[in-house]
Amino acid sequence: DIEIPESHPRYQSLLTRHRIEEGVENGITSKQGLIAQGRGEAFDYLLGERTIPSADEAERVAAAYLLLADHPVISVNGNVAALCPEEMVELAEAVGADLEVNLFNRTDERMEAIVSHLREHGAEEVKGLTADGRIPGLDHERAKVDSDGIGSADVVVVPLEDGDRAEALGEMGKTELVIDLNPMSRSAQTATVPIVDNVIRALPNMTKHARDLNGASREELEAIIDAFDAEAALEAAERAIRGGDID
Ligand code: PTJ
Repeated sequence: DIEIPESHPRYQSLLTRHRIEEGVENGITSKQGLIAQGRGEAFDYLLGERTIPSADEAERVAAAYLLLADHPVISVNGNVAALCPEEMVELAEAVGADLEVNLFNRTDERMEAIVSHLREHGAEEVKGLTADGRIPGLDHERAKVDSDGIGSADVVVVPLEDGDRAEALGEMGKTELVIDLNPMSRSAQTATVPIVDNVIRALPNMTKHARDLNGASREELEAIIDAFDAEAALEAAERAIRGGDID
């Protein structure tokens, strides 16, 4: 293990890198996950490595969608599993969602490593291994889902998703809550709710909002959703990245 002094100006970022490296060593994260992480870091650096106000609002809206959902599912890939397993389990518990492992570079070994990893971090049931459903319009491996999981979900949380699958899930009529640091990515652009924030900050903040909104009525939750403008949220994030006013 490496020791990073907490006083280091890039403490959080170094810790995150270390988790992704460990993820690769433990067969959880793909090598491409390292590249994805680097890309995400660049956007996070430009955002000031913080949750901008428009992202905080999107996280609250996402919490409202999850609380109203009939069958919410949180999709887990190799990056998220390495970065924030507990945070995912906590969000799933707070909103009554299923966790489903769904990989871009799917192999049986990685599927199983991720399922065990989530169980070690408190998950009871983890979906994804049955793979008896398909997302139409995608090549075989990426299309595999559980029919009683993502296959029949009405609301899906998709962190760090690839654009094609995000689009295909949208075409299935699912509400997509996408966490992606790049507001110009196709996943963010096709999302019902684009959350332009680091997944390590976004998930706990969604859980906090879900707990705050727990007693809210259906009307109150719907009002939060109706007031949200996805286009405006993407524009606010792009302005923040370009160094415009953020607050
Ligand atoms: O584990 P697998 O096989 O499912 O593969 C997962 C990756 C992430 C490798 C795969 O989905 C992929 O290649 O993704 P992309 O196309 O590189 O897209 C990743 C997106 O997530 C990019 O837009 C990054 O900016 C963004 N991103 C990276 N790290 C984070 C992030 N967004 C939020 N939080 C992060 N920590």
